[in-house]
Amino acid sequence: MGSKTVASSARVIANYGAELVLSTDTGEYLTATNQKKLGLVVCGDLVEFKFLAESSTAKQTPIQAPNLQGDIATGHAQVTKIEKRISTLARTDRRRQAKPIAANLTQLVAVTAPKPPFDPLLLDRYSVAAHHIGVDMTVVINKTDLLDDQSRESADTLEKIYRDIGYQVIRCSRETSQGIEQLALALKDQVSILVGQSGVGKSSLLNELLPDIETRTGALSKISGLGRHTTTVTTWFDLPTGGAIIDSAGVRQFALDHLSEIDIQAGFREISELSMQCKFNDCIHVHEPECAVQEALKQNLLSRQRYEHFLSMRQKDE
Ligand SMILES: Nc1nc2c(ncn2[C@@H]2O[C@H](COP(=O)(O)OP(=O)(O)OP(=O)(O)O)[C@@H](O)[C@H]2O)c(=O)[nH]1
Ligand SMILES: [Mg+2]
Ligand SMILES: [Zn+2]
Repeated sequence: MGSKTVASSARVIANYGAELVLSTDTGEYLTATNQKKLGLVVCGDLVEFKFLAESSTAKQTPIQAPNLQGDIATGHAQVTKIEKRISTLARTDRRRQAKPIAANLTQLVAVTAPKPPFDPLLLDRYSVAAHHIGVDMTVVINKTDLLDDQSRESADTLEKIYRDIGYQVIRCSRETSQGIEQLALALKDQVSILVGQSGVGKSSLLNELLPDIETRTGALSKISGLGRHTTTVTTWFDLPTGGAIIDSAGVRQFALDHLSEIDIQAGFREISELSMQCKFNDCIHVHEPECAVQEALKQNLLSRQRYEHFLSMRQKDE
């Protein structure tokens, strides 16, 4: 296969940090090294590449491709260009800079569950991020089989808060299969990323949605030569119904310090809307007279929890 010509355009379907897996437009899988000089390449990126070598020593054997049937040989490539992204999900890194996580998304699917306990602040952070990058957000309340009296009340409250401001909320459980069909519908023809705390069941949901996922992830770890339990991995899966879904490693927090106060207010869509009725243009909705946000709070038309998260995010206190 030495003289084989290889397409020069590909999708990044796995990001192990330093190592990438590319899926070329002729259906081949290649590894590449993430070189910082282009800017970080992330899962979902469309890239141009230069073919460097047929399979490196660790990656000799033909493998089953993750998204296609058949044996496909791998090779090594160098990414030469990142195509313009339609959206980039990013978080703030330790140096207070935006660090991209995934690209070309149309939807965030924020997953939460009674175990580990619900984290409404994290959900609100995702809602701000989604707004900022111009994509939809769907909330999944997962592991509903584990709800008890207390957590059921929290789930009901969460659902109401998000429904009231216009987000779709889907209750799911791998144990009872609740919500899986509804989730599949919400994912159709979208490029979604599953985000949330570690252990809320993101990968388990993927297992329900994609029956052949074991083969696919097994193939990916063979292509990359890296284990399938690498915590930093972000992985793209084409959906049989159209669209794709990206699984990402769980997070403890999701810093958005690279966003301005204006970005944060815009991301709280109900607060942003109310603020147009405040008397002062520069109202910060704390002690100002004739503030529509404080008025809505008094009348229970605005969730106090969302308001408090808005204030805390605006102060950038982690
Ligand atoms: N009871 C119950 N347990 C579940 C459900 N879904 C997943 N789990 C369990 O929750 C644990 C975590 O599931 P994962 O799917 O690995 O969670 P994750 O969100 O992918 O976690 P990270 O990859 O660390 O971010 C596993 O032990 C699953 O068996 C569910 O619907 N009900
Ligand atoms: Mg997972
Ligand atoms: Zn105000």
